[in-house]
Amino acid sequence: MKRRQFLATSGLAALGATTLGLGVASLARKAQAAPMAMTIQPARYALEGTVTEGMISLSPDAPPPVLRLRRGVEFVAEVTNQAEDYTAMHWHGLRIRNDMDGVPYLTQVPMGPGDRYRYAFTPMDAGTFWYHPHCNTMDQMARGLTGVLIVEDDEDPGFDLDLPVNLRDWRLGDDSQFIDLYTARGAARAGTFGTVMTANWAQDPIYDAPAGGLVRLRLAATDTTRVYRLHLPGAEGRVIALDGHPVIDPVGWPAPDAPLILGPGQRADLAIRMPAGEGAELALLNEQPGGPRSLLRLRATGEDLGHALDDLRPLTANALPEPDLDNAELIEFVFGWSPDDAPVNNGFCGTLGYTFWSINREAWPGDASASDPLAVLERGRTYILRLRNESPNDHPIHLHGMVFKPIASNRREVAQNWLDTAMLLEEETMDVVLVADNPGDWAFHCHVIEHQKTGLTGYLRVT
Ligand SMILES: [Cu+2]
Repeated sequence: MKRRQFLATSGLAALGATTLGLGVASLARKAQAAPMAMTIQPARYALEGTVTEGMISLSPDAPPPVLRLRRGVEFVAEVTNQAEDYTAMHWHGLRIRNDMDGVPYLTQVPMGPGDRYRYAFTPMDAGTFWYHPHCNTMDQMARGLTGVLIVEDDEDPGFDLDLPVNLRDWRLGDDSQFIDLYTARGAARAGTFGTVMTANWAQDPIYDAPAGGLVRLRLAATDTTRVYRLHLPGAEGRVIALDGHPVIDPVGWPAPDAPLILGPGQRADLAIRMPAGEGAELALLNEQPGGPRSLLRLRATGEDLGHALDDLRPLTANALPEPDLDNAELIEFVFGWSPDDAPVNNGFCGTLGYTFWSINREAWPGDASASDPLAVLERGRTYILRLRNESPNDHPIHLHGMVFKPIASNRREVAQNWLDTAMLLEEETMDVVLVADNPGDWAFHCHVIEHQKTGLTGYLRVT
């Protein structure tokens, strides 16, 4: 047995002993010192040479901060709404209590202007996650309200630099001001693309990293539309986590002809060894029409640290439920166009004014409407969700509150890693397996927000 494998296995055993022997409550060792005040508010910021007005963030003039939480330590946020419209905050990928999930009407009443909501939860999993509003989602996300959330590892894996990267676009005109955030043409197809691509609200930023050092790049695709196809020419590295969870089924290092596909909502943690020579640069490229485009660069600085990828300790294992495939129940979902007579979403949480998409041929009628769950799952049971995309567009299908593992696809070999968002390519049918271990009503929707808001939404109930 190789040393890495041994450490990974023993780490898991130790974790199992903690959770099983002492109970989950014991994981909540201590609470943070004071609740975090988060105020959703108007903002302005220079994404280009000219300041963009009409943005939404958590401060008047800066991106939403990277939140760093501790596993097993309660996080409390007092979220105040100083925006003009209703809102609610969702913690994407975190397996937490249903009433803290931030989905309007399903788990909470949306917050009107001036309202405050107290979110309190204890993260079970270490990894890279993110947060965004789930009410007026199209408008507020497009205007800036998407932030990275990190749950720290119990033990330091040994990186020399930990770099969260919030990847997203903006729909700006020549004057750097917002243009239409969504379009009927886009909503009915792949979504409406931004005009300015950024990493951490900067265009192709350069980050210094120690020469010969180890960098953890925490990529979070928080754009409302874009499916990224990423690679780093000449870089030595490994994909170590997807959607927050350590990779268990190895994923190849991305290349131009086999890039890392990261759809809206998804995350990937990359371990990268910096070149030894001072001044050498690595670029994170996105393959896109018109040729590859650099999203950010890493520049080697200082004397060669001489570190190697094999020096890294394995990431903290998360205690995820083991599926019982022999006794799994199959549930089928089809994602496609909406029927002609489908109603238009018209709740307090924003409408685009049209409906195009559906799950199982039914369009989500609106945030405030009482709809039946798409399926009722029995707590503790294993289910195979058959996700069938009958459209020519890609759909990143996201499930709240639980994680699943792809096990089969009609189009490609799938890596069997834990995810909260499945990137469903055009005409693809993918089977994912999950254990329904978290009670509540869990939103289940496409993370191309124009698709979500025009019908491709529903929820699963776990009882
Ligand atoms: Cu979609």
